[in-house]
Amino acid sequence: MQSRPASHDVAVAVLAGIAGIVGSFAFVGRSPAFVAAPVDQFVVNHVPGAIVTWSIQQLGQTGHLLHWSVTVLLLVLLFGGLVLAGLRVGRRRDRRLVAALVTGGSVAIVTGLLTPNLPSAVGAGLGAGVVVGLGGIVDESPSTIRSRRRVLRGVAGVLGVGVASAFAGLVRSNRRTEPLTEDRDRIDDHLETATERSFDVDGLEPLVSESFYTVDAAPFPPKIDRDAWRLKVSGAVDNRLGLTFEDLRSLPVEHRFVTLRCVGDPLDGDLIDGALWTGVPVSAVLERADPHSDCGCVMLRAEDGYYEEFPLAALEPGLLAFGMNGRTLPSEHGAPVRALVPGHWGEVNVKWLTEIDVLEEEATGYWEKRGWHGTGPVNTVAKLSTKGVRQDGTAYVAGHAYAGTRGIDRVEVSIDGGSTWQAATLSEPLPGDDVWRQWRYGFQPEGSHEVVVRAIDGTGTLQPRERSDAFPSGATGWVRTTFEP
Ligand SMILES: Nc1nc2c(c(=O)[nH]1)N[C@H]1C(S)=C(S)[C@@H](COP(=O)(O)O)O[C@H]1N2
Ligand SMILES: [Mo]
Repeated sequence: MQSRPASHDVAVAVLAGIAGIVGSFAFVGRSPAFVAAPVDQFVVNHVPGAIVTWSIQQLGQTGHLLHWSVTVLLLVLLFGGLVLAGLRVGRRRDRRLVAALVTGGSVAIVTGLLTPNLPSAVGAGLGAGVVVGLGGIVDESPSTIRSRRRVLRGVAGVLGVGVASAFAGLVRSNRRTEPLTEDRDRIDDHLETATERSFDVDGLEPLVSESFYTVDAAPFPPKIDRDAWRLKVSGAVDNRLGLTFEDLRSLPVEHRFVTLRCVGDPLDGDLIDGALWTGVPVSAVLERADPHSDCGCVMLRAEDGYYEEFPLAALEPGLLAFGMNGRTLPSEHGAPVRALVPGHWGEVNVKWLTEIDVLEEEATGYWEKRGWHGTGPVNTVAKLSTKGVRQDGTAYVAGHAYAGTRGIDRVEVSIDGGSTWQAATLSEPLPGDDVWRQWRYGFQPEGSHEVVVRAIDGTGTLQPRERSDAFPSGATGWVRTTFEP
């Protein structure tokens, strides 16, 4: 038996462990097949829910760093242990290649057991094996110099594998979308309309967002094979359905502008975006299924284990979208099919949709189990996203306003802290009944100004002035900013 592993071996083990993780990522990207996915799931399941919710509420997406670092640590320990064993076997044979093979093989097998996914296992095994091959086994009487050189080679190996893998993995994660070919003219007309109606103001996103936010409950969103995908319609229906993607596409198709906002979006946050979606009206599917629910409620379920419950009446005017901005729905937005529920918080717009389960009695959705109240209609909001001074000395403020299906009637701006109000200019509305609008306001600055913005929705209701946090029912209040000359 050998005693404690040399520090050189430990260094190689850590590096090879990291290379194993990175190698798996290179082959499968950010997907459930990534070796970190099941480990992270394990960690999340074993960290008390209160801590996860607390850290996400306090730190936003950064809150995920907490369980994420535990995951990486666990994996490095696990792989590192296999590397140390591999090094020991190799040293007995006095062969670096043997060490590399034993390490690579065992890392691959363990990864395969965890995921189970062949490319992921091969990637992890290659990553760890290559680093051991470069940096493993020091001669019987290791001179410090040599051993350092080996570690340096290991570091170089990890960096090399790392850069290449991160690149490969990212390419894989953003698996490409294709342009929609059917109905192309109508799609292009819509997109052109959105461009024409968007203000040309510095720092203001157009009505069709250039980058659309994402919020995922699972750290590794699923990648679904469109041909194997089925949409079940189950529960309290006369006809249960199991629709293929082709079944769905054969139904009448619509293009709709729809805005999404996350209930977790703070007043000055940017978890709100607009897009043109292509899909099939939910009603076309429900008609065939013939629901008869006692609670008038429905549960949508998804491939990532996500589920949300809300009124069936809210789903009926919805869209089952398979296209976004004239292309196939991107994986991160729910490919192949997601639900769009008019005027409701983002969370019920279930991505990677697999089941419409018509319920007999009320149930509790994923976020509601975690204390949120996000299944209802959105709050009215006016965002102030950009301000500045033009060449001619006039000042401007601009942003978006959104009130779901109530629509936006007016946005008002005060430049004196709320004493007097003027109407802002609104962008021409886009077709659709769940679309945001842009607003802008120009003024002659005199010293500093306390700018306040508020919206009036389509029913004539002024949005509440009092500010509240996003948790649990969505942020409210008037936005303000100080304008310094
Ligand atoms: N299957 C599934 N659907 C989901 C989610 C999810 O985690 N899983 N997140 C929801 C939340 S909280 C929001 S705000 C929206 C965000 O949609 P986007 O990521 O396309 O912007 O998707 C909703 N649909
Ligand atoms: Mo959300």
